[in-house]
Amino acid sequence: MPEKEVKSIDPATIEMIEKAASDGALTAFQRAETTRACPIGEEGSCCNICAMGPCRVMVARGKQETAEERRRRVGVCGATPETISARMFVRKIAAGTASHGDHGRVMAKFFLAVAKGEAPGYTIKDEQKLLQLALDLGVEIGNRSNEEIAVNIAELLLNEFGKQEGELLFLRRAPLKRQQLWRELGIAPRGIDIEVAEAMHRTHMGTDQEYHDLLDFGVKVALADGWGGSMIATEIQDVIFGTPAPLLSQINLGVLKEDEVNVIIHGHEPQLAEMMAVAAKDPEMIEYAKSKGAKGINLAGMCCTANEMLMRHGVPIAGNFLQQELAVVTGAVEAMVVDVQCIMQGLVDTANCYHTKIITTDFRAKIQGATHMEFEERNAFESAKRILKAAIDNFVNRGKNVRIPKYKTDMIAGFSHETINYLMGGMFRASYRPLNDNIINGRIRGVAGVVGCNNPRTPHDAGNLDMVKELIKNDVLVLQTGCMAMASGKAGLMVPEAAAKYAGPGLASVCEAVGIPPVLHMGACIDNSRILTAATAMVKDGGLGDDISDLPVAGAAPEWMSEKALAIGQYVVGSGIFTVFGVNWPTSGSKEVSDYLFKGFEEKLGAMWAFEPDPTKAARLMIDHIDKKRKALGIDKARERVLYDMEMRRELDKV
Ligand code: SF4
Ligand code: MSK
Repeated sequence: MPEKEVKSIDPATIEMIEKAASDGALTAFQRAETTRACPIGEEGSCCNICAMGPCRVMVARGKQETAEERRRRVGVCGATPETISARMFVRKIAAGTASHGDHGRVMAKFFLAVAKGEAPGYTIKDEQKLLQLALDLGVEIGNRSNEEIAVNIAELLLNEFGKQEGELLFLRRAPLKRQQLWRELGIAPRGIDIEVAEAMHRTHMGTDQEYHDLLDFGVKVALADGWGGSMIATEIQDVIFGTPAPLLSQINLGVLKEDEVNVIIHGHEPQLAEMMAVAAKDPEMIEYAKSKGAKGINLAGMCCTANEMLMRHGVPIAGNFLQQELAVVTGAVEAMVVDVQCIMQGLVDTANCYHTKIITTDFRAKIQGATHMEFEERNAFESAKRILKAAIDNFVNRGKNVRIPKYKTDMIAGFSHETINYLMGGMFRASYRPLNDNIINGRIRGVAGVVGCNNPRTPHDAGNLDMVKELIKNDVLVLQTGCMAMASGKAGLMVPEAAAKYAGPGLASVCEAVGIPPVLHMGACIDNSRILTAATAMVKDGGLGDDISDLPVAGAAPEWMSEKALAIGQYVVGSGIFTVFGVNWPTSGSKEVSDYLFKGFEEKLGAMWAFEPDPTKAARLMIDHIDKKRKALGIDKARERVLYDMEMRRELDKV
């Protein structure tokens, strides 16, 4: 009998996949079996951008092509496989950049409204970060109020989206050498929207048809995400909602409660979720829940909204991307409240098998069959209460078919750049210097960012776990965001005790001294900008070269699925960090394009992409890269400094 395919390594997920099957509910796990991936699209060999096509330019596997066959393997317009592959790749990056950019734009507008007092209920929570932002952006502080300063900052940041000339303001935060390189290559983004628009134009039928040029431009677009849209969103969210600091919470479907109204907030933009957290504690709401027979209101998060709420409020996480439908399958969720990105349309069909209400709240994201209750920022508390009330009203409809998996794990989150700075250097000498010192002395071999999604084409959470365990075992400190951070949280890697259990001796000793886990949760997908900030701080604190590409660091997304992940990968590479993706590779149909991304980029950008679906092998690639960088820095033979006592000195004299 063939071995049963492993769908997940998470017991709560496996339990709910089985319940879904017996309840007749559909989930992504089941659909991934019935809807097979299109092999031509998967390898990037299908161009569908004009009505002369779609044109498929794949070559049969294992076939030796003649020169003439190769000449004829083009689209109707004559586009070569390289052009098609690069074009489709860049379009995905543009879509990812647009998504993070739109998130950043909404936050900038929201910031302006908060600063002007037009968004009641929200205030500026992190004054220090506001003032730091003012200094970074050259906004006058003087005797002005926080609100006056915030208006200027918000206007400046909002202007970044429509800016037509010059350079994005946050590029100047990068190491000087990196900035210089971007300028020399002509890939320093001017504004955010203009780069996305130009990417769509360049990839339109009959425009840019030189694959190197397309892929270089893809870096420019992606940089507008990392150092633009995403960084703007992170900075503003910290100012308004507070910069995350370490706190303890719990993760997995076991955080749902049998006797309370369970409300899951899912998506990416935290304004509504923040107000839901306030509304859920409102005595009037709690009383209302009790009047319906519930003991209280239990708020839990899903996907990146979950990360935002976890990092700032300790709201527990119900699960990561592939668990969204499974939360509904428990039969215990009164409402799933969603905004934008990563929300499966299948949720509505799954919810039809139970009593769960799927409530869309954002003007840009409606779903057929869901209930739309638009969130109004200017009337936020009332909006949140209205949505919460709809969830509470649904409690009486909960059926008998309820099963909440018992699994939940403790995790510590909240490792913002500022927190790491403080933990490493202390209040008065906040700095990355101790981290750099521990890298130089070899206790920490290097740093890896392991980020991204889940994908039912690969066993859920397994890629993350194998990779992260291999990395920390080899003394590599791991920084995480997004759904991969949740996979580690569920597996117990985000508590300090994990260092002694899983980390190599060097890393474990540092974790023990500082009191941190070997795997640090840095936030949501947009917070990959925090990783850029952390890498820049490492360069600036000295001893590890003068550019990000000199650092012994690497990045990975072992279970990626979204276009945003590709945009993140491209800006991380464009910023100088070697990055490995798993699952599948979107340009694998073109050797030339893949070679340029995997090798050519290293010459140009000092960093390159790699593709390796085996997570342990991928971790080895990252470790090899880290070792290569250590060698180049001359710290590959670094040893601990030994303090000699008199006895040892006498021994030396005898030699
Ligand atoms: Fe085919 Fe060219 Fe149209 Fe693409 S642009 S679909 S390759 S004809
Ligand atoms: S939510 S983009 S599935 S990480 Fe940011 Fe998770 Fe990937 Fe969405």
